[in-house]
Amino acid sequence: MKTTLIAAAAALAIPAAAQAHFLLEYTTDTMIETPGDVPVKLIFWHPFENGHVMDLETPEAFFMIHNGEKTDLLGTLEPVMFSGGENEGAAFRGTVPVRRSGDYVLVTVPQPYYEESEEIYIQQITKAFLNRNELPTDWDQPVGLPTEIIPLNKPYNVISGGTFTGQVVADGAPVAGAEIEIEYMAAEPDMQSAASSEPTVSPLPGGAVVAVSDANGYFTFGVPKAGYWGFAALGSGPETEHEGKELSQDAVIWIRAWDLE
Ligand SMILES: [Cu+2]
Repeated sequence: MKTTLIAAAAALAIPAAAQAHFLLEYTTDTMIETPGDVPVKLIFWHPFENGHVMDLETPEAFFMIHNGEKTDLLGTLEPVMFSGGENEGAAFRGTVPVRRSGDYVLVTVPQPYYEESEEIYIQQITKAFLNRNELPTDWDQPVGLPTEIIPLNKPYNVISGGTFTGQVVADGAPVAGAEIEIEYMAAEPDMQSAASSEPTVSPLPGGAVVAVSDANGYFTFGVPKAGYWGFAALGSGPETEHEGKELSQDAVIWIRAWDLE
């Protein structure tokens, strides 16, 4: 019995490290028709394989940019639990006040998370995008984060079968040769419950899908399927150490692709 448990724990630990982890800023839609408070869930998870959920602590910052103005949303966060296919972990539910037309860039700066299996800290500085009334206002502008991916395609209505191009920057300067892990949100969180929905696809063999940024920090990915796609530039940020250990300060961006119908 004991051996089985240890073996099971070891088997679980391997995919958690081998598969890509992503901080989600999940909303059920990216185009917001009705003005009001849009619910958002912050979850630190392996969404391609509906895998391990990591406990998320209260972020250092959670805010939105609309018409160039920053609004602090940290006060909207309340702790919730989230159940993935393997386990349950601590997550947050917040709200985004969408009123006027335009873009709403959601930004989360989490506290560094200690990944025991790799003995490193991970801090995924994450951006996601909402829009109301098709008025573009902010999506193509850098937020000015320590590291971020600047989209060159409008991130809330990418065409499935088209491409997405981004530029990895750190302190405003391009990051060449950054390793970018790419993941499909195969199971979307359910907003009404603590659970994830059933996965619609499985990750492909061969491990994480990876692109590398060019000399000017750019990368392009052909988007094969409608839904949410995440891009994580690993260790692209300027901070490399936290509490005496290695820190991977990553830039994460979420885009939403749609089928042409
Ligand atoms: Cu992981």
